Amino acid sequence: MSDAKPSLILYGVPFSQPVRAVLWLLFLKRLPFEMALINPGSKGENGSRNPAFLAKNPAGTIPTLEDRETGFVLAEAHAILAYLCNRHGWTDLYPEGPEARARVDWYLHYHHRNVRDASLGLVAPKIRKDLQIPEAMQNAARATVTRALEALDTGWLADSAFLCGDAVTIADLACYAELGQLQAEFTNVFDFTPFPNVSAWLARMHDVPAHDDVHTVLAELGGIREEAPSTERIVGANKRALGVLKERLAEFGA
Ligand SMILES: N[C@@H](CCC(=O)N[C@@H](CS)C(=O)NCC(=O)O)C(=O)O
Repeated sequence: MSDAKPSLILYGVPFSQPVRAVLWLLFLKRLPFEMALINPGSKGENGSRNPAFLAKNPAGTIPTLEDRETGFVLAEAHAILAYLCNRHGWTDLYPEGPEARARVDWYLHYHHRNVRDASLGLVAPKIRKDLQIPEAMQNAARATVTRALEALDTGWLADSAFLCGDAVTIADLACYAELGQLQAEFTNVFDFTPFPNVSAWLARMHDVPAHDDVHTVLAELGGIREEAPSTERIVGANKRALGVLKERLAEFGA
């Protein structure tokens, strides 16, 4: 292990869906980084709405990435995924060629306000009571994600093992960060039985290296269908996830 701090800093928490997508890519590629804990929505010292953080990312969202050597800062999970692949030449996960790459981008753009609504409709109402998400908004989000699942099941995943062909890309990492969390082994808030192609894809994604490490926080948290988890449960799950993160980073030489 080197004494020097890794150049990359990832701001976020392991429970955040878009942070998990970035974490998965970094774990897959074993790229050293430092995780700086930022509490989403908080104006406190380590909060995403604190002026110090807003100076880095005016939108006040995690994930945000910073390269301490160059001062380069980037937010938006999908921009970060694409940037890291471009920066390191990871063409296995972000294929070269205008059409192949555009197919990945297609999904990454589609994800917002479609698949992403899984968190708004199914997870956040239980975990972030403080947000007081109106019932009508939750219902609209659930309808949106159901429509998105139909599109995935009959379109993207009808004839291919992964979203953009027969190999995993960053589109799959982004999509699974949202849909994967809903599975019975994690929050258990959605029944995927009506979507056989999506179900088969979810199963396939379990075999992608680092799946279990990245999802420690969800495995520890367990089901939330019947009742919202206590603060202690959430804190405990985050602690366990951070423990695993520390172990892995030590292995990568960070
Ligand atoms: N479009 C953004 C969404 C990021 C996002 O929603 N992050 C949440 C945590 S999961 C957040 O930072 N919320 C804090 C806030 O909006 O104040 C991305 O994909 O990176």
